[in-house]
Amino acid sequence: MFKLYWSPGTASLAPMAVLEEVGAEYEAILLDYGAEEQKTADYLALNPCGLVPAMTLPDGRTMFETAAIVMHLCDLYPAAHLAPPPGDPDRPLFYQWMLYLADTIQPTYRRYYYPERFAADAEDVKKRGTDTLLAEFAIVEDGLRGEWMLGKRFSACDIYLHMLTTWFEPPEALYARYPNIARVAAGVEARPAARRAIDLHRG
Ligand SMILES: N[C@@H](CCC(=O)N[C@@H](CS)C(=O)NCC(=O)O)C(=O)O
Repeated sequence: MFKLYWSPGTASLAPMAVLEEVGAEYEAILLDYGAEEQKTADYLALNPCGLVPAMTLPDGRTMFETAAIVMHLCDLYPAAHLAPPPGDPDRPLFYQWMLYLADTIQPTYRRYYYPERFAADAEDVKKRGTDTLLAEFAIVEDGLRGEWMLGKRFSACDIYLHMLTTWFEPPEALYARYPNIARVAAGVEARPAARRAIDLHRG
């Protein structure tokens, strides 16, 4: 069985939504984020970055990095069709958006949520981080052509994008500005499996 280490409102949402979508059996292990349980020695042994999430695989090994967890689950459950298989013409687009979301937009949120870690003038860091987020989301907005990030086909990219939009405060401001992104996020919210994870994260 998988064990997902999670906290509400964190990057554990996407892996949890994927676990729900593929119908995997898993145990959700709640970390007390406010008490910084993700920085304890026990958790650091699982994820030396001290970040949420981490996931223990059925063979007992533990992995970290949200996008890696998501993509690994997509590979393990091809019948769930959350990623185009290797060789599929949509596979490059899947990689493109997964990496753009995880490597470009997600790190920018660190300036938004932890500005004091970047410079003494935290307010300025957060303001510039917000501007950057809006510019980065605009790339997604302009790149969306169909119902989902890959066009007609739903994928884990949509789950990832939805998660990132929920971190913007308030998400409605982002949705009002970017209707294509809003449509994808609403589509994810309407999926019963993903919704179970979303509801658990909202508490
Ligand atoms: N690159 C990591 C980032 C994970 C991450 O930043 N997690 C946040 C919660 S959303 C966290 O644990 N923050 C605690 C901290 O930065 O001290 C991943 O994708 O797993």
